[in-house]
Amino acid sequence: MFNIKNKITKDKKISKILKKEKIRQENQVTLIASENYVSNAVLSAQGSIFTNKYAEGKIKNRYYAGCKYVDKIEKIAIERAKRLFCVKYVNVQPHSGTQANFAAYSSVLKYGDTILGMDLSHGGHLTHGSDVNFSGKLYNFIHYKTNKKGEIDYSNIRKLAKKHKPKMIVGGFSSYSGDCNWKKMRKISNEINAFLLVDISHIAGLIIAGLYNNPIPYAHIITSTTHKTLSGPRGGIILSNHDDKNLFKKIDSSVFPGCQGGPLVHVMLAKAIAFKEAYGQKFKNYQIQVIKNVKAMIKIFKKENFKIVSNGSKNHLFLLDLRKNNVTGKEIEERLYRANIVVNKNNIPDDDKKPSITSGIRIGTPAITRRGFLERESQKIAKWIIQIIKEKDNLNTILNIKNKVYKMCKLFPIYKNK
Ligand code: DSN
Repeated sequence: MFNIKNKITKDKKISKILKKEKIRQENQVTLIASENYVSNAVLSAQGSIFTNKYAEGKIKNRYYAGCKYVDKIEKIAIERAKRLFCVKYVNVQPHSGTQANFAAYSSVLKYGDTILGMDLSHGGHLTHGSDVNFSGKLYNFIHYKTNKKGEIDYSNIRKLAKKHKPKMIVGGFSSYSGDCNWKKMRKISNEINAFLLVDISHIAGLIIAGLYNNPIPYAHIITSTTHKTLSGPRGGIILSNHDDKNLFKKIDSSVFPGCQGGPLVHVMLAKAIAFKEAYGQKFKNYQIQVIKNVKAMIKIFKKENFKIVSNGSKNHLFLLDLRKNNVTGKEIEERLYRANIVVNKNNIPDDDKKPSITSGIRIGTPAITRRGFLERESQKIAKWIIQIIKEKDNLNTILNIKNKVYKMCKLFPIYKNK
């Protein structure tokens, strides 16, 4: 599919590991919902000479000389992102989604302020107030949960908002597969005069393609990664469509000098390339197939009476609740890995197991779809997962499936050697 140069160094020790990682990626089925494969252009951009440059500051206002071409690249990246997301403001400097959230929170809040965000086990992210993360340590996070059906419960959000009067409500998620009504979220924010920040890291690609409710018209601030459904380089962005230019200034200075030094120029270059790749029908068709593949897999799991959190999916992922199968997420993650099927264990709502064990696994289709798998392949994988869960630790089953996975992967190479 994409071209790749395997030999990038004469350092044998490193080359060997690089080669092995390529073989691993080629021969394993990646169902980690946050992973994807980048194009050759994005891959090359990250290994380009822009990696040599320091560029602290903003376009035309840098702390180092020699930024003439960096300025051009950052400008193109910003312009392309503005067009892609239909927004007035973009910052392409955040090194990651976590950095983007850190910068966004600190642009408008003071440490200790109250924020209302989604509970981690109900689908939220570590940076949405987990007590082991900066967000939970620096801010007073209150958490909303999904209801019994596994859907976002707006009346509960309103109740918590009125009670705790947060300065910010955080929407967005990393393991929630349902819908979200952003208009309602904004209405609740307005009622308590709070900022609405939506973290679209997981669903950015689907939003661009018009396949998931778009929070951009409603949120004051939008944060995202660029490497999940968006399929660009690992990195973060911050967007806004707010009228207040002062807000944009605050975000800019919160990113730099607030919480970052020099931006990763080679990654900004790769972001610019990825944004262009996300224009148009080809990208949209890819996102449509991501969703079709999720639905195809869910159909198989439902036929076999597996429990799916939220009872289905409106995006690129779903959670299997393994409690009635009497097995933990950790055990299944390990067992599947032995058959070359890569998933991550994931807590389910109000899980009684810790995050290193869990009662569920998260399954996502962005990566398999990117390498060309359609519904047929997705359903086969779902059947193999079911067999591995049901047949316990049967070595023959695992080896037999590993062989089938290998054969399927060979038909859908990710990177061609040049
Ligand atoms: N680690 C990412 C995920 O898997 O969802 C979020 O940061």
